[in-house]
Amino acid sequence: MTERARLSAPHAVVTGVVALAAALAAGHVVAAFVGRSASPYLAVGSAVVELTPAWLEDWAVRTFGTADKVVLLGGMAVVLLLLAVVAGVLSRRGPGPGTALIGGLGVLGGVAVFTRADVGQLALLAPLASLVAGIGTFRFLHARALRETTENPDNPENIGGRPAPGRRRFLLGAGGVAAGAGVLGLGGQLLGVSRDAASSRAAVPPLRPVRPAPPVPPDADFAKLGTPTFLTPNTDFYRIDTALVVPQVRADGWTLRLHGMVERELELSYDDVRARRLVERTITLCCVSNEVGGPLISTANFIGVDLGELLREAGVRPGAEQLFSTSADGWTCGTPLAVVLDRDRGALLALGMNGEPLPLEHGFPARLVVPGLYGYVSATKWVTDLEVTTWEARRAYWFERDWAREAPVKTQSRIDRPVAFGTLLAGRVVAAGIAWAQHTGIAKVEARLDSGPWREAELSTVVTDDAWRMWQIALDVPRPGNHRLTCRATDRSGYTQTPLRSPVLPDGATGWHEITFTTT
Ligand SMILES: Nc1nc2c(c(=O)[nH]1)N[C@H]1C(S)=C(S)[C@@H](COP(=O)(O)O)O[C@H]1N2
Ligand SMILES: [Mo]
Repeated sequence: MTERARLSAPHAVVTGVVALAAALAAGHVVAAFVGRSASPYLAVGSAVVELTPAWLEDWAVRTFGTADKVVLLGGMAVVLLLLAVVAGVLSRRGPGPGTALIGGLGVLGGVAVFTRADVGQLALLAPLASLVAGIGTFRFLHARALRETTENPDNPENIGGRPAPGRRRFLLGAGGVAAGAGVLGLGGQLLGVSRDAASSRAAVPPLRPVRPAPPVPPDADFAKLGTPTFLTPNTDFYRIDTALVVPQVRADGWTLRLHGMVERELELSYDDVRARRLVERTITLCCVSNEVGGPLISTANFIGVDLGELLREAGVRPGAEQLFSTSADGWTCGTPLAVVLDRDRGALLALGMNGEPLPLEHGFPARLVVPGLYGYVSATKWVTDLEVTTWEARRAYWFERDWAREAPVKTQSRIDRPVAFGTLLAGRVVAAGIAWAQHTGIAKVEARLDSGPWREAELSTVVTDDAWRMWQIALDVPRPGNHRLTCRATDRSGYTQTPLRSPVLPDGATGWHEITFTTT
């Protein structure tokens, strides 16, 4: 009786890891044809994002900021690598356990793809390709490794020893598959990109608003003193969404369906929207997850059609309360219908941003923007469906995850200069920052040094009540040492920011922004 052959540990590990690489590459390349988010790896990542509870997502945004997606995908890669090693090591006596583990991962990928909203049935081909490539590679390499072990019984545990014909065959096989996976993965990436929405965006003719936004006066910001510029360049505009890869939606195939509690359903193509009366509006957008003093706020000139007008054209039926919007990647958003229909509000179905078609990451080909509401209840990017409905009938993505159903922007202000924890010379110090109360307007900003009196800051020229305003104030800081600076805004309704600190969950942070700095 001979003892059953056993793979060496390095053989086992290489077998598991190369099989995983083959599985991921095969899925990725098929996904290039059937829809990028069918890539099983990305689909599992998206599923993790969707299953993340509000407190954890809040923590992730606070800890990693906009890098949270990279952290998630990187973390998944590490977990997968470990599982591949485990699959190999468990299979030293026979390929069964590793086959089962890799098969299990394949099924998990399949379920994740199956539950994606933004891919068709063909998308299942991608995880299927992963499954076949993963198991096939695993069994193929396992057999080669086993043969090598039996042909070279003196040295079964040591891959670094004298090369035997079997070993060469295993290494050739593993190397070949790994190289093939690399080429396939890269090819999938390039193929996917060439079919991307970028070329569609580049082909959009200039968007010419009938009514352009008013020009921005030179004193609309105090950028020289350290505030942001009044308009945020598109590349600097903050970005928040649940999409692990930017949804690739081409303008040519895109349609927007408007239905639900309306007299007439509408279905509009990109050219239909573009041919309507385009207006341009200056709007400051901000995120409910923005902490006091945080960066998740930006301003742009959005070009689009009036959303309220579009709804009136469809004829809203009595009893409707909510505009429920859905994006190409299945994210959903609920906006109070009364706000959208308010003729004075200026809600937009936007196609353009700062003179260009929307950048892909900001919602190309079309998105919603509603002045005065946090983004998660108003600003659907890659929008494809508008349903007029009730609050009862439909529950939006973040509402289902503990955030408030309605979320008007809270009046806020932020200190940009001096920089928190910075050091500067005692004497005259110019403080500056921003304040916002979209659709209400900022009336006053005050600043307080240490426990001194509140003093009124100078405000930048108003452009619109739908956008932020900048403030600046010259302070006398005679005493070297540590200092505290606080600011608070009063809006045009007469409301002054409360000092009470409340967290961003469920409907936006409150409290005064306060920084400390040192003078010498
Ligand atoms: N499709 C889609 N649209 C979305 C989101 C999303 O996750 N998916 N996030 C919303 C949130 S929370 C905010 S704050 C704004 C941010 O828009 P921006 O990335 O263009 O700044 O988009 C909104 N629109
Ligand atoms: Mo947000």
